[in-house]
Amino acid sequence: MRKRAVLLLTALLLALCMPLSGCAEQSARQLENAYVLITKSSNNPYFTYAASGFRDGVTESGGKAVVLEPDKATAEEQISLIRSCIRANAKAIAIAANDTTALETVLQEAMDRGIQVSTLDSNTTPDSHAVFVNQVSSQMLAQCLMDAVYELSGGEGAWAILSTTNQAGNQNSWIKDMQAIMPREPYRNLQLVDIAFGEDNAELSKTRVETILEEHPDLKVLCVPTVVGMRAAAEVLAESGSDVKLTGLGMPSEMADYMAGADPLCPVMYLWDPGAMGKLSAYVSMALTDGTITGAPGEVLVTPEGTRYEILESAMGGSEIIVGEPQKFTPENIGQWKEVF
Ligand code: RAM
Repeated sequence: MRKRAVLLLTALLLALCMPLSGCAEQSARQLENAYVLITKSSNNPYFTYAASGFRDGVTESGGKAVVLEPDKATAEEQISLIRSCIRANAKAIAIAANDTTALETVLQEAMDRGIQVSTLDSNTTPDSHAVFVNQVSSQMLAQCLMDAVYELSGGEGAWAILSTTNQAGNQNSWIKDMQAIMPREPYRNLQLVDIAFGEDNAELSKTRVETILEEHPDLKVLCVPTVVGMRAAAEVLAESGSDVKLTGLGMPSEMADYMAGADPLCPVMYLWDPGAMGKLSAYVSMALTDGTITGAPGEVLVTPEGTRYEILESAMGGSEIIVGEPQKFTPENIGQWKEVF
C-alpha cells in the first residue's frame, strides 16, 4: 500500500512539474527578441496606461512587446524579471525602477549581453541604462507641487508627504527638489512635518495616511506624488471627514469625484499622459536596438508621428528625453480628462 502511495505521489509531482516547465519554456519563447517593459508594480492604472502606449509603439512598428509587472514594488522582483529577460535573450528592456541603485549590476549584465536598456518614469544610476525617458522635468514638477501646497495651505502651516518606496528615483528626485524650494519666500512659513512611504500599496498607503493624521492633528495639506497613494489618501480623508486638503499626482479617472463640489477635498493636482510616456519609451527601445540612437546627449529621436525629441544631459547624470510638462487638473477641467486616463 505504502509503495502505491509513493508511486501516486511521484506521478502527481511529475504531472505538476511538466506544466510549470512548460510555462517557463513558454515565457522564455515569449521574451526572446522582445521589447520588454518592466513596470514598478501591478494593479496600478498609471502603468496600465503606460503599458498600453508601449505596446502600441512596438506593435505598430512590427515588433513584439512584452510587459512584465512585479506583484510588489520591490527591486528584488524587478531583478528577477531582468534576469528572465537576459536568459531569454530579449532585444531591449525599458524599466521604471523601484530602486535607483539596486538594479545597477543586473542591468549592466543585460547591457553586456547586448540587450538595449533604457529607463522610464523612475531612473537608475547613469551607467545602468542608455537613456532615461523622463515624463517631466523634476524641478518643474517640484515647483508645481510646492505652489499647490502653498495655495491650499493659505501660505503657512503644517504639511506632509506620502510617497511610494523610499528608494524610488522619481519620487526622491521630486522631493529633493521640493526641499530645495522650501527655504525660499514665500514658502518659508510652511512646515514639512512628515514624509511617509506607502510603497505603492493601497492598504499600506491608507495606514500611513491614518498615522500621519493621528500624529499631526494640525496638518493642513497632504502632498502625495504617487497615483496609488493619492487615491488611498483621498479615500481615507473622505471617510474620516478630515478638513486636510489633498494634492499631488493622480489619475483623473480616479480622482474626479474628489475634485467635485464647492469645497473639494482635492482642489488641484498634476500628472502627465502615462500612455504618451510609454509610447515614447517603445520608440526609444527600438531606436537603441536599430542603432538610430545610442542615448548620447545631443542626439535627436524623430518618432513615426514626426515629433523630434532631443536627448539632453540629465541632472541625475547620464542622459534623458523630457516627454512634456506637468498637466494641472482642477474642478474646472477634470470632467474632460477623467474620460481620457
Ligand atoms: C505611481 C508610481 C510612478 C509615478 C506615478 C505618479 O504610479 O509611483 O512611478 O510616476 O505614481
